[in-house]
Amino acid sequence: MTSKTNLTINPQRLWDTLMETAKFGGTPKGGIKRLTVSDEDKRVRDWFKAECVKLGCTVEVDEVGNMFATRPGKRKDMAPIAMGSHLDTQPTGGKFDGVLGVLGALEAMRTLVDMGYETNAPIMIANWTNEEGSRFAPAMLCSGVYAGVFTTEFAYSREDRQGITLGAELERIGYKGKHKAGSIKFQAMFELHIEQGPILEAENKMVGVVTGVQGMRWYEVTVTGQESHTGATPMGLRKNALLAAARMIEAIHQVGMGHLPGVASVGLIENRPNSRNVVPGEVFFTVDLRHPDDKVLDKMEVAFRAALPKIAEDTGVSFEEKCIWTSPAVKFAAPLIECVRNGASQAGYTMREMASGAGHDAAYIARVAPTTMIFVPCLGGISHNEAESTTLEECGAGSQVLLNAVLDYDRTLA
Ligand code: HGY
Ligand code: MN
Ligand code: MN
Repeated sequence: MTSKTNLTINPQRLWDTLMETAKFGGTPKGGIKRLTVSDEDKRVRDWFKAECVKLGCTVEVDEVGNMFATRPGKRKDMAPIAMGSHLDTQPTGGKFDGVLGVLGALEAMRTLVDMGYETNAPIMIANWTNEEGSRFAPAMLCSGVYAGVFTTEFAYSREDRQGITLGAELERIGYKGKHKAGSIKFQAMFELHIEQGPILEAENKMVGVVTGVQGMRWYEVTVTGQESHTGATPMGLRKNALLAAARMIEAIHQVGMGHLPGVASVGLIENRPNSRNVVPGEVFFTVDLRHPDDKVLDKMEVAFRAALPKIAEDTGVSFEEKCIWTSPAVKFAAPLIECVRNGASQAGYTMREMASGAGHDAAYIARVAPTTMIFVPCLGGISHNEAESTTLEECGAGSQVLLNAVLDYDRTLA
């Protein structure tokens, strides 16, 4: 009899926990607005810490609010095996993006405790601060600090659109921990996540065996024209910043269309003074370029930057543009990918290999520890949307494969 364990997670308990914690920032449309280090984030963090302590875990917090809950294993001298993701959401986020990864890990931990199963290595759950990058850019900020990509001071200095800093908010909610970022070690990390795209559902596959994450770059553009009266300013004499921005946004869309399967998006725009009878004088907008191949991403960047000057000249405006974030394409660790394959086949689920279109903390953690991801489907591939949806069965499958993969890896440590 192989030593394969048949620890079975409790899908109903996981589902109930997902629904229970959705109240922290729950929206009338059934989504979650739980911006990083907001009061809602504090409430779910406090809840998560209490649940992990109930399981006999120690809970540590580092200087940028990353949380680490650890259950001891046989080998006190061994670094933990981590399961991690994020509890912060988009402003109109769903119940599962990031949350399934943390609560699916909690379900795995609860199952280990229920069954009194002692692993070789300690087992850890990580909750990474500010994965979304919606309130404070860039995304994956604090897993990035943990991995040495950003300094702690840089993270503290990040301002939201109201000028509030991450550092001040961590202080305010009591999650500016005493541990230096990167000092709480683990030997591997598995991240469970909804796919946030349509592939698994379209192919009727339950598990995504994720091989890596595509390259991503974020830019900020400020277009400066001239505020003037919409009634008294002839069309030919305007310096309309919003018209220029609109043409730039179309050009950016064409950069994406011209480099498929790459993507190019503008998601945040501020029009000033935003008055119905003033020709806009200034527009700020963000650009998000992504592609699986960094060399093609370079070409997308060149094409994007080549498009702006002509539009500015034609519309009589000036502009500033800067790249504020680059996350190169990432390949995950082959031995952990094999554990995920074993975990899915042990549970009898269909699977397919795939790269991630969305960014994840795993992309940065892969720089400092062997890392990989597990995807499960979401309805219509919709995410970053209050209508984000998945099923009890799919969430259960993800948590089961996560547990199986972690135990598969742990058995290699015996
Ligand atoms: O931007 C992303 O892909 C992630 O949702 N932060
Ligand atoms: Mn996510
Ligand atoms: Mn997200």
